[in-house]
Amino acid sequence: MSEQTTKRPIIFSGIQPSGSITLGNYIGAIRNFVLLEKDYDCLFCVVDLHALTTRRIPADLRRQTLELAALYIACGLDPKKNIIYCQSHVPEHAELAWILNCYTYMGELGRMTQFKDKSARHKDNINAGLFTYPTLMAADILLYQTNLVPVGADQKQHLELSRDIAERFNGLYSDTFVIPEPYIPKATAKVYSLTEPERKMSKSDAEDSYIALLDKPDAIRRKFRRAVTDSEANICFDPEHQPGVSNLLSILSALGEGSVQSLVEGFEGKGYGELKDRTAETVITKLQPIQAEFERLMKDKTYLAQVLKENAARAQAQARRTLRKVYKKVGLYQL
Ligand code: ATP
Ligand code: LTN
Repeated sequence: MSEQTTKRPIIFSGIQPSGSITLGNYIGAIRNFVLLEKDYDCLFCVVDLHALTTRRIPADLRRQTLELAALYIACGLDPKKNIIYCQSHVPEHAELAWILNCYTYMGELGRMTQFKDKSARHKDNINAGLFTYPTLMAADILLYQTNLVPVGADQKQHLELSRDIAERFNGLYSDTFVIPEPYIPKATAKVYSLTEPERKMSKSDAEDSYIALLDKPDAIRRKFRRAVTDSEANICFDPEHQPGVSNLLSILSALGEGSVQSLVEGFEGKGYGELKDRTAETVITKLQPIQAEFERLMKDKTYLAQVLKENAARAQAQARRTLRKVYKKVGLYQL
């Protein structure tokens, strides 16, 4: 966070280390984060405690946690200007989450669509953590007196619940938390699955449906070549009737290849093969410097560990202040 004396609005966002970070996460989230460091004090968290709500192989979780931290940096987030850290390194998240659980109703949590979706998909593991996931997310946000939270549309309901909890607490005990606002960056593009283009690209789906930021050029070419298009054989931007083709055009446009309209004009009379190849090559070129920087960072685990340690300490100093205030207000006896 900046050392400037004028107070800048605070931004908090988190991504779960729950798989390989995708082109969707990059275009919809991380890439926009990079634009924020200039005007805001930002915290970008690897929310590893949230990732425990689904069953994980411990070694995978450990590796993906470090990889996500490295990817944040490789994508251009400066760990000196932003606080990049790991949720479990700042125990105040879990501590505040417990308190907030006592100010959140079962009915509210039961209405969360993510809980309903995930419990329907993982019937064998409907754990209490999955149910209280949103109170941990509220704790993440409220600990830092966050003003703005950049989230995708899927997270809006959780953010509204965070606001309700904060307002309830402030109403009972006087102003304690800043009420956070959702922040939807202007250029938010939604990237769709390559195999089922009516669904969003998601890191927990089958591997052929997404491009991982760390995919090798050959894998990227292969996945785009197999991407589902349609039988219309002309290149139009029509997400309803030609979702696959439209998705490729959106990706190209999001990666700086011009407006969708100019792309459609440029592809007039050309086939889907050409569109797929151009998209693959553009993505490969765009990801190349990120991958190179990622490789470099992963070779220096001492540096990464040092960054995470220093940033967790910076985050904790702020988190402690809010938590102390909360403990005092609810009446916990403090030494
Ligand atoms: P999971 O499949 O594990 O639920 P996910 O790929 O949907 O993961 P999240 O960790 O839930 O990703 O989201 C991280 C950030 O990336 C969020 O801000 C979310 O809005 C954004 N995001 C995720 N998928 C896409 C997508 N396909 N297009 C644009 N933005 C996305
Ligand atoms: N629930 C979010 C990840 C997340 C988050 C947060 C996002 C956890 N805590 C705080 C913004 C602010 C997700 O699944 N994308």
